[in-house]
Amino acid sequence: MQSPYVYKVRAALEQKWLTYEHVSVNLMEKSKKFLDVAPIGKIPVMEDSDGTIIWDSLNIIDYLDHKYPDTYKMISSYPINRAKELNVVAFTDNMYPDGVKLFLDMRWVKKISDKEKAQAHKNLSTKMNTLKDILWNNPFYTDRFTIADASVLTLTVMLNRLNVEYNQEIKSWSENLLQDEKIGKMITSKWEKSIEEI
Ligand SMILES: N[C@@H](CCC(=O)N[C@@H](CS)C(=O)NCC(=O)O)C(=O)O
Repeated sequence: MQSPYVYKVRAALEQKWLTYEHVSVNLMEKSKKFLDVAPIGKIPVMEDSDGTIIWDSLNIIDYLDHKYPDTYKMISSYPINRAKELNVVAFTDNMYPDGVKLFLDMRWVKKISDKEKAQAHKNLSTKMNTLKDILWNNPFYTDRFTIADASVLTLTVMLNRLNVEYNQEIKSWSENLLQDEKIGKMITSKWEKSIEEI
């Protein structure tokens, strides 16, 4: 329910006005039921109403754009915007390993040294500055809300939870965007219940 990659898929489903049911997955003890659907062993995985199963947030969003062409497009068709948006997805995905290290440390799953922790904080803050240079003063990374913005938003939510310091410009940009009712729904609320746990 709290995976940043899942948030990206929720962002797409919300913008597209597609209804969905959210199943939560126990990643600490992956069940046969989950692995039968997602042998890749990672979330998100989506099962469409016709039984199509697809995993990886980027693949799911790309699939939704093509399967439901009359809905809001999360990845632009114009090749230059598309390239820019996918660059941001790759850039933010590249920041996750440091985030995961801090997450596992915080949860006492895998402790890391203070030096490693400081390095992870530094890497993340520095990369957030690169994103600031791109996004500061622009409402969106390209000309409207896309997968690029959803990717940066999920990252800010994760960094806030990990108490990673980063520039105020992106913080404010994220806070403003998340106030939008539709965009805000990408983040699973604390009170939201999944329909099933597997
Ligand atoms: N590239 C994948 C990454 C998905 C991913 O790493 N998901 C994490 C949760 S945030 C996961 O399922 N981890 C479980 C594991 O690696 O065992 C995507 O975009 O969907």
